[in-house]
Amino acid sequence: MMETDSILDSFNKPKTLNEVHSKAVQFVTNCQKAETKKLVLVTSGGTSVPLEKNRVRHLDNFSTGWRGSASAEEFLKAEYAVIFLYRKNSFFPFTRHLPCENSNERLLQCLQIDKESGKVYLENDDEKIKNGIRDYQAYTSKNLFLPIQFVTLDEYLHFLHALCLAMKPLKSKAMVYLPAAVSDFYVPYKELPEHKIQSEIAAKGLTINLQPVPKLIRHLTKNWVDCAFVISFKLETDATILQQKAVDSLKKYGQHVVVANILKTKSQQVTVISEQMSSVIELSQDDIKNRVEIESKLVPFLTGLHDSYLSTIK
Ligand code: 9Z3
Repeated sequence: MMETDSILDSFNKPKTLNEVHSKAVQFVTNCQKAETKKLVLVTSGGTSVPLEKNRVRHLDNFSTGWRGSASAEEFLKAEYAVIFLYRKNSFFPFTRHLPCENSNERLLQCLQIDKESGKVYLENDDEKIKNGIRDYQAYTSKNLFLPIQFVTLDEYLHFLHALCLAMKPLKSKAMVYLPAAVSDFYVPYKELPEHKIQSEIAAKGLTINLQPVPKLIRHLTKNWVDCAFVISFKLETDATILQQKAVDSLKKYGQHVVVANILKTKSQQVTVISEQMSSVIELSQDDIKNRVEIESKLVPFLTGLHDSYLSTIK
């Protein structure tokens, strides 16, 4: 049984919490045995905040999971082992170029039936798809990739805590990379109605009393996985407040780096901010033409910062 943190008491404990924790402990132990040099926990996708215990209605945070899944692939290329905590049905590493990730209709257009054998095959010769399948098989067989799914905010927070605890023995070799879009508001589990809210009861309109989600990043950096290199993300839609919000977050919560981005330009430009520097990473017109992904520039930059951090600790 894993230890719990009272800060999570108002969030419903998922039934599979101990199972997720044990899987992660096993994964970390195997990485240590195999002398894997570094390990990163990547979070990805948006959280869902239920409005009823039997969830019919919920509040969702925007995130497709592209940043997280593209980054996970880049970390694997950089020889990190990866724990991937992701929202069910969001983009997934290795399959994000498959037609089924975007639409069932596109998938049907790509599937063919072989006349002789009757077997179904994907008529698509895209190198990215082939490489994705090859990479998935290679990384999972080498025990370098562990995916864990969440849907609700409660699951996300409890799993994040459990995974951080499992990574603690790796000390500064561990990185926590947090692009998942996490709700700032929720209804504590005890206050949720059991069943679907009835329209007759809320005939004059529905007022929902949302509570602020406690800022858990401070607990993460100070207690859950205290020596790890921690990178959080700041998302805004108003460019005039982004830099200040990111700097404030860095001062308040003790993470090493904040990656700041604006919703409309998130795939072309991000700013990496630490106590020592602020650096813009962006795609050129040529990069865009050549379909270069910003994560292929961002992740190497961050692994470089992690290396510098490691060299100051040794
Ligand atoms: C981000 O800013 C991510 O870059 C995106 C990625 C969600 C924009 P996609 O998944 O998008 O590629 O579609 N994440 C924001 C993380 C977050 O919620 N941060 C909190 C905040 O901004 C603070 S820790 O207030």
